[in-house]
Amino acid sequence: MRLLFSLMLLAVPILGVWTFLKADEWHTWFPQNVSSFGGEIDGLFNLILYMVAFTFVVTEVCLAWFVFKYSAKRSDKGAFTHGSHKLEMIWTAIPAVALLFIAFSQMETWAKIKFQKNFPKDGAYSVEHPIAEVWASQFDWRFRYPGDDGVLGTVDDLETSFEFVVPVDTDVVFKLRSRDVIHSFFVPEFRLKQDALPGHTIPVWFRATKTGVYDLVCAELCGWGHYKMAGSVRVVSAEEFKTRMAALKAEWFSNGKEEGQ
Ligand SMILES: [Cu+2]
Repeated sequence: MRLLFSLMLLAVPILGVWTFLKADEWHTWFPQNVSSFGGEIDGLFNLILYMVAFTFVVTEVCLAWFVFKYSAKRSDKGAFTHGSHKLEMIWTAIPAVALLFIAFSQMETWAKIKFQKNFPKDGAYSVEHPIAEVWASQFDWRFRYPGDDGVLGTVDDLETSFEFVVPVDTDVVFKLRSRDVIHSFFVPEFRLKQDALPGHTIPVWFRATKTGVYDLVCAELCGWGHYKMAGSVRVVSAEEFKTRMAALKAEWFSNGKEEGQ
């Protein structure tokens, strides 16, 4: 019986590791990465995953072994302990070192993605000249493009909702704002998540490496209609971006009339 229980405990790490090994095949792993910095984020995720997996497997195997070993009937009296300072120091120090290691490992990537001084400056878009202002509100996404003058907040601004169109292979900088409560701009394929805070204008950047339509979801529970904040980011070629902006401009200033009317 004790062997059976130990084997059942041993099955936990085996099944656990197996589900991770099979994740790609079962499509339960991450979606494809289509951003320039996504690989680094995945690398950090994997680093933490391997550290946790190693600890998990070692502790589970120990647990199974101890259940087997110490559940045997014994006639001698159990030993009594008041604890061990040395042991406590060790099991405090090891996680502390592991956490510090993780903290230092992610610093460079974090700085590269989030620090404003490292934002793209040389391309078409920058913090001063963002591609758009992205507004989150209960319960929609709105994208305001600056129009021909390249300046936001002027009369030629263009606006769309739910679909954010951006050019491929371009450093895209946008400003994220909220009209009401906290929302979060999350595009899993870009490995990009940024909270939108009311009263704050937060610059965000990414570089999409593949054309396509990717889910944009709100990752902050923001009210009863949170589930409805499902938009998309459409990554298109530079030419198509121009065409779409021109079409949007025509539509925006058409006064509701069809062409030729
Ligand atoms: Cu939400």
